[in-house]
Amino acid sequence: MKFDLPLLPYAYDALEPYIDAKTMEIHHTKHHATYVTKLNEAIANASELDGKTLEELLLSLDKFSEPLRTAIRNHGGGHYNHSLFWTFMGPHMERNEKGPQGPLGSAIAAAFGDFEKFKETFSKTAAGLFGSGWAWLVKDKTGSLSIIATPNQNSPLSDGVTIMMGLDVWEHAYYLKYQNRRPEYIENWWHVVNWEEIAKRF
Ligand code: MN3
Repeated sequence: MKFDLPLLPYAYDALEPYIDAKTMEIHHTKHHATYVTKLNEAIANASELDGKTLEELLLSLDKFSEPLRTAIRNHGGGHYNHSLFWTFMGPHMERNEKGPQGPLGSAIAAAFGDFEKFKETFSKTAAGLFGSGWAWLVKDKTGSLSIIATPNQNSPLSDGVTIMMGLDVWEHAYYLKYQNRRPEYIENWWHVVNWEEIAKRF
């Protein structure tokens, strides 16, 4: 079993000026690629995992002993989270500003008041996360939406919820352009959120 780095669904400069091309290139070809390489190294000798999908591995972390469990949580989570993250973004278009339409739009309004309030709460969660990690919009088994944060590369998938969208707030995601200004990165990120793709997950 071997995992591969997926291609980005757009060019490295497609999210300019909000996310710069150099950051996207390094994030994809260095950071994401390293999670894939280290995941493959970690499972190279674990033949019992043959044929398992990445989702299956992340859903059964408690079945593995150390150091395999930590390797799958960190590198498997990193691979999974980033593979999704690229699809949550796309070139800026006017329709991005309107936010999610259809059933997802209604569910967000029902859960958070309206789209602006949702953005505010999500941004606050992302900005307030101490250290490295992710902010997420997730759906639980009852179908209700919530905003959560996870440390490191821990994936919400392992907690049994369905990921709707997520934002990487590791410094490697923004430092070249925004340095220590994480809130500014978050504010700009909203311009490239691909709501059509996210709505398909709902
Ligand atoms: Mn990252």
